[in-house]
Parts: sequence; C-alpha cells; structure tokens
Amino acid sequence: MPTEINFDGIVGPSHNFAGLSPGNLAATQNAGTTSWPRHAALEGIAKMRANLALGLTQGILLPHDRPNRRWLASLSTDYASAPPLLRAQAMSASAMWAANAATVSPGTDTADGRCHFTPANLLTMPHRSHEAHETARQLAIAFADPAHFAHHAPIPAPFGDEGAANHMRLARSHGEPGIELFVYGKSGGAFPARQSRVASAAVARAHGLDPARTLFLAQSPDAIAAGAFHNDVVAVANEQVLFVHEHALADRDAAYAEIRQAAPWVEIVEVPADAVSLADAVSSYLFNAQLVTPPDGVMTLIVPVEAAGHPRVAAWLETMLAGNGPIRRVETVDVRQSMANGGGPACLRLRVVADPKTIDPRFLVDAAKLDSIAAVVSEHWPETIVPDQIVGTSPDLALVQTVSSARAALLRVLALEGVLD
Ligand code: SUG
Repeated sequence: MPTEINFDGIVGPSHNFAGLSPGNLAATQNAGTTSWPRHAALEGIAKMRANLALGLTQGILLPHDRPNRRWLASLSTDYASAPPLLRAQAMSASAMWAANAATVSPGTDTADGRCHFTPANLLTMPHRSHEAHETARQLAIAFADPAHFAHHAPIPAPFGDEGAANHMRLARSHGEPGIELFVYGKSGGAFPARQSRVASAAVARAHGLDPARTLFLAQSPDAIAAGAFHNDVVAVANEQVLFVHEHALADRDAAYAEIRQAAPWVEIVEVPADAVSLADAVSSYLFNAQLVTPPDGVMTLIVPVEAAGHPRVAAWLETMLAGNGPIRRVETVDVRQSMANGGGPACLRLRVVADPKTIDPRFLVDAAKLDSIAAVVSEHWPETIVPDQIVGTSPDLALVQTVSSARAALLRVLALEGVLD
C-alpha cells in the first residue's frame, strides 16, 4: 500500500553555527555561537520517535561525509590549508535538512506510474551546492527498485533548485492522483531567491507530470524579504489541505483561483497577516510544521516549540482548533538546535509516498533502530563545536577526526559501511 513516509535527515556530527546562509535570519543571527551536535541529533531522533508514536512510518537519510574532501580537492585545496570560509562550507552539516534533498513525485502523478526523484542542486549557497552528489547516492540506494522508482540528475547551473522545500502536493488522499505546486522566487530583493522557475519546470517535465495538474506559483517577494528563504517557511500542504500564510504567494487571489480550478476539493486554511504577521511566521516557524494524517485519521500539525510558545501564534492555533477546520490536532516538538540554523520540523524531513516494502529497509526505522542510532550519537557525536574550531587560524584537525569516525560508527550500525563511505 502506498503510504506517506517521512525521511528525516539525521543531524550530522559537524553541526555548527557558521552563518553561511544570507536571508536565513536564524542562521545569520546565531553565527559564531557554540553548537551542540550531540544534543541536536538527539532532538531529531526524539522528533522521529514522536512520529512513530503517532503511528506514522518513518525513514532516515544519513549525514554526509564531512568535511567534503572531494569538493575541496575540486577547488585544488584540502581542509588543513583551505581558506576559513571554504573550510566552513566543506564542514557544514546542512544535509540534515532533508526537505532540500530532492523533489519527489509519487507514482500516482507521473506518466510512467513510478515515483520520481530529482536531487536538488542547492547551488545558491556554496555550502549546500556540494550536497547533491551524496544525496543522489543515498536516494539511489534507498529507492533502488527500477520498477517503482526513477532517479534524475540534478538540474544544471545556473538554475537554482532547492527541492521539496518549494514543492507541495495536494490530493484527496496520499494514494490518489494529486496536483503538484511548484513555488519559485523572483530575484531582485535584498535576499537571494533560491528557487528558479526554469528549474521547477524542468523537474516537472522530468517527472512526467500532467500539465493540467501542475502549477507554477511565484513566492511573494515580501515573504522572501521577511526571511522566508524557502516556501515551506510560509506554507505546507497535506492531502486536501493547504495551510498557508496570507502573504506567502505573490498573487494570492489568482494563485488560489488556479489551485481551486485544478483541485476543486482543496481546503485552504489561510492565516491572516493581522493575526500572525510574516515576521511572526518566520520567527515562530508556524508553517514549517509537519502536517500529517496518522492512521487515526486526525489531521495533525506538528509545530516547533517556538510556535507553541509564541503568544500570537499560540492564540491563532487555539482559535483554529476551536473552529471546524480540517486540522484537528497540534503536537509540539523541540528541535531548537536545528531551528537555530533556520531548519524547523518540516525542513528536517523529505516526504515520499510509496509502499514501504519497496524501500531498502536500512533507510526505515522503528523504535529499536532509533535506540541504536541514539546510542551511536551519544557515544560519538561531539558535545559542542565552537565555530573557531573550524574557521580559526589553526583548524582543529582532531575535530575532523571525530566527525569522520562518528559517521563511520553510524554507517556500521546501519549496515551501510562500505556502501556510503
Ligand atoms: O539552507 N541553513 C539551511 C536551513 C534549511 C531549511 N530548510 C527548509 N526550509 N526546508 C539553509 O539556509 C545554515 C548553515 C550555516 O549557516 O552554517 C543553513 O544552511
């Protein structure tokens, strides 16, 4: 049976606050502060446990090999002698934000009935531009059966593609044909627009999507200027529900009309700006929630603690639950370390609609497997990283060793040794 499966990126042992993403307000505000990689990874594991407790199927994607020595070699340098900024870019644990791993179209939407993947090129930010190679390898292993899955190459430069963070799917239920919404940014504002329309259109063609069920919508420049560097900071979809901020899309009325025409059954739950401003949405990450339908059928919004603790956002959530809308439950998760780099609950996961039996079981988890992952993290992940250990005049080479051996220990436990290293 095709089900929606969330694949969470495990927070890597090099998680740090280097301030590498202009336009991502949390990341730039926290630049230079001490990070807690072990705690960060355990927060992510706790989020997965909470998903399992709701009855959801849960998958994982692995931390990438950091520092990325191959990338540094392609720039004719190595970690010890690279300039500080390149060192930080090579060391970033940013692959944890699996919503940026790829765009995924389930077989119900594609011409050949297979689930299609296009790894995101992430080329707007140098530290993310070298993720695609390993992402593609992991996806090819996890979803290896060509009868069910098709894999495409990342979109070539210069067309930026940030994957599922700018892609939403609406369907009466996950297993039925749906409409796919690609949200792109227009450049010209203070912050980079990371998703190009050309890239979105190319992904849609590669996936064999039906043009009548594929929409391309411009993100509001105000949202980008307010710090919504990805659409998933201001909107999220699940089944027939689009949960969206009033100022998420450039031409709101026309966009809603187009969506309603393609999917007359859609329920748009809009949060008005006079209840929750764009600034509130960005600081609380209300929309960077996981909107899910667990087996009990109660549609659930999984928000970060920052949203639940925000007075105006909390008030709005309370009003929503008291009303008669389709979202009937709100759960809270603590992923503060990821949030401090601008990555909320939704950033940490990639959604795939597929039959779990067709997926490599090494990428699926139950409570016992999460216990063994947590044990590796507790034993091997560094407790803290001070950015100076990476960008200081003499880089901490012992940290490099710790980061490499921590990942190797995880691969061993997951029986992926020799496959991903
Ligand atoms: O690309 N942060 C990530 C956060 C990604 C969030 N993903 C989604 N919205 N889906 C980014 O800006 C910060 C890393 C640093 O600055 O060291 C970072 O890359």
